[in-house]
Amino acid sequence: MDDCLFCKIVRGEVPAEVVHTTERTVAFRDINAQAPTHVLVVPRQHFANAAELAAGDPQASAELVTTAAAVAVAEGHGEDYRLVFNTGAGAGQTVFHTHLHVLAGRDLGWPPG
Ligand code: DGP
Repeated sequence: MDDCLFCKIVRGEVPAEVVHTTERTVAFRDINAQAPTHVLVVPRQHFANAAELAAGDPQASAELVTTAAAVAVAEGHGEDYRLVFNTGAGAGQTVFHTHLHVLAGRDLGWPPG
């Protein structure tokens, strides 16, 4: 996807603070952090949302979660972190390349806003 922001980050055409990479995923810090640790884990291949990724590449879908867990451990949060997929504009999705938010490092209220 030529004009997709996260595809450009994956290709290194837009700068980002990359914290972890795997064969299928790239993890980088969110530019608008909502917690001391706020990392986005994206598949290298373009899919619009989490469901499309799960249907199109189940292995990459699973790798998003294992990458998120590795990031949480690397950032010192052990097993205390929140994973979020915003899906659809009505739910707050603004970038239509699948991304898993990893949030940690503060008390996380429930329900989320
Ligand atoms: P969402 O609202 O779920 O689609 O999340 C998109 C996130 O992407 C949002 O938290 C801010 C982040 N973001 C937007 N543009 C950039 C960027 O250019 N670089 C980085 N690192 N993050 C971005």
